[in-house]
Amino acid sequence: METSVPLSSSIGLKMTFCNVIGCDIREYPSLISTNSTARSLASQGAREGTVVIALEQTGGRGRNGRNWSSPSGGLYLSVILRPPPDVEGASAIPLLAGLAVSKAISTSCGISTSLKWPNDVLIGDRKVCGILSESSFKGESLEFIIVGIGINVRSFLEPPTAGNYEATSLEDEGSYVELKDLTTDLLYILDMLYGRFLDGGIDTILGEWTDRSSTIGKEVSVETPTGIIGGTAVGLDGSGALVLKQDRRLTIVHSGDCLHLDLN
Ligand code: BT5
Repeated sequence: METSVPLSSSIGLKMTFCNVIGCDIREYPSLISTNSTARSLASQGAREGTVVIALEQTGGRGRNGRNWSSPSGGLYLSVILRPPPDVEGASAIPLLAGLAVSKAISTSCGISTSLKWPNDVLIGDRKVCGILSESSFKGESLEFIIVGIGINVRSFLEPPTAGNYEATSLEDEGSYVELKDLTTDLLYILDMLYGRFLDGGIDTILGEWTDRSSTIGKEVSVETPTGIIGGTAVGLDGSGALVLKQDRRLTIVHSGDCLHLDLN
């Protein structure tokens, strides 16, 4: 029987090539939350593309005040982005991050994943990755976005409390990928997709996102800040919002927790 590969206490990551993302990497053995550290670095002027990595988090955060279980053996990183004001679709950057994770897991581990709107990466119907995107504004204008990514790499000693979806890890799915290899692949792909987004807008991402999505085409129920909306997910609009069809009416949902009602 195969056993877990022990992780070194530092990844020692250095990108040999990058345009924006990964040119400055700050690695920490332990942080409360990589998003919180990235936010304070960004407020002090850290450059676009700076990446904050921790080998474990003691207060990893999910959306809406939820927690993200972050023992050592997972991949926890946050990227500082400062998209220019004239590029449309910055609100869809979490979708770009999900697409990058899906491609990186496929490249590094040969495992196929699906994307659940807005921010989850699933293997089958279990969650292997979550994404937390937080924006900071100066007046009306966007100052920076912190995109936080958590991927379950090694098996959990204590599985996290399941939300709507059970957790899984790459090891549970049969992959013993090295953290350093997965992180390198992820940062290369993120950098490439972000460059594509800066050049051609978010439309260059949304088609591929849709192709890998397990949400589109399904009956879903979305818990939004103003109530629960149900319908068939028929696609994304140009900002990455979910388009739902209810009878003959289309509704655009900008944010919320999405539940797939038919699991096929
Ligand atoms: C997310 O929230 O999925 C976003 C998670 C983002 C984590 C990264 S790690 C690096 C960066 N720094 C941070 O502090 N955060 C980001 P949400 O959709 O709200 O899902 C949270 C729910 O998933 C929890 O309420 C649990 O039910 C469940 N959960 C917690 N830890 C999990 C894990 N490791 N794997 C799968 N599910 C988990």
